[in-house]
Amino acid sequence: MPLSIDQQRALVSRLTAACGGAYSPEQRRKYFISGPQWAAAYEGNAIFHAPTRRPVHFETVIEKYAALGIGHWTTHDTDVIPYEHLGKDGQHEIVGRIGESLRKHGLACSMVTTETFHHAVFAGGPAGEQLEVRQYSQWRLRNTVAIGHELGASYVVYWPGSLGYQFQGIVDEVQTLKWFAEGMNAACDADIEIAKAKGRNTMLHCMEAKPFEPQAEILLPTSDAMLAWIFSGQLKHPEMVGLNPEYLHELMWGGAVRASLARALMCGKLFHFDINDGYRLKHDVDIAVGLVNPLDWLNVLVLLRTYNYNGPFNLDFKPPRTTSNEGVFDISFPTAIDRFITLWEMAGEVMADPILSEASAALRDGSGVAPTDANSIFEANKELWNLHELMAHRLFQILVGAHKGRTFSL
Ligand code: GCO
Ligand code: MN
Ligand code: MN
Repeated sequence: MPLSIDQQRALVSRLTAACGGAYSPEQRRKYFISGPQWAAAYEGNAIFHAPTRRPVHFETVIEKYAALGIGHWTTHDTDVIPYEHLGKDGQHEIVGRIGESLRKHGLACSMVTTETFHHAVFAGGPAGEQLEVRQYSQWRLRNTVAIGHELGASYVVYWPGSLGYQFQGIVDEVQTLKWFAEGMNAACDADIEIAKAKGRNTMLHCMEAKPFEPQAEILLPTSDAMLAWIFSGQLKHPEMVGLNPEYLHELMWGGAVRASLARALMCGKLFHFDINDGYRLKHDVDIAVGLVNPLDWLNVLVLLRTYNYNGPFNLDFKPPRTTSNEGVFDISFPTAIDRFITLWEMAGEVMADPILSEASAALRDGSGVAPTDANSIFEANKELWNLHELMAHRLFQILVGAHKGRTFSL
């Protein structure tokens, strides 16, 4: 039976309610989850795609996030401030209105980020050959830091997707990376100055890598490349600079996200985390968390809980083009948060599971044989290593609820 628009909405609401399992806004607010302005306002447009949704104003985004139980809001400077107002009275007025709206709805701004990729001025990248381009980029970074302080943010994110090139041999990579470091130095200096004047703490400056897009070749394509840059000696304040890995961006180059996160944790540089999902070695589809790789996501959260990661989980996904304006807030955001919380709780079950705990302890204890020759060590441990496969099965059981007696047999 064909359905009118009103009947379609009624069907979607009825089926959403039938899904059940939704957490309350109060439960959701307990997590350090942030909602980006650009994710909620994404209209569905891309290089081959016309928009499918209407524009959404920041006041609506903040109001809807508050109702859903998303306690933090994040933004690019130009998501909310038109270019012609940047650094002028118009900016001051808009930032004032954002502050009012956040206060009215009980939200905090946790992170600000500078758009250094969309405007034509960044055609040659934010750290290009022209001094005036680099000076303009530095001014934009400093301006974003000032906006962050005004809104009470603690994190600043940098996604240098346009730091790269289309043609080989034109750009001096070493020089460009040094120029890019000058930009970060300008941002950190501005932060120190403003923080002092306002009596606030300085912010955490977080680098976000993506291996491809929009430049053909990217100078800092992975979180590991960024770690090397942070520790390169070019930064005046390396202690203020860390990472904002994005789950999908690490998968895009074929990496194991858990291993990327582990390297960041080991260096004390996991400051912020963009959560989403997608496919290996494909473009940046920004699917919502847990819809593609739920088992891997479960394991990621076990890792983060084990090492007490306490930074933000930023919902950096793009509601799909097949979702309507209403669906963005009725379906995309609540279901993404709820999958995250479910996976978080399941990670707790993994950590408390008696079978997994006993198996990992036994693996660590080993057989006790003397470490003299390879053959005898292998012979003494070979039954123990069966536990690897058994533990993988146990994780699957926890994911599908089989550990609680759920079966599919008749
Ligand atoms: C992407 C990026 C962006 C950045 C944002 C912050 O998927 O292209 O993740 O969404 O997170 O630009 O600077
Ligand atoms: Mn991101
Ligand atoms: Mn992405």
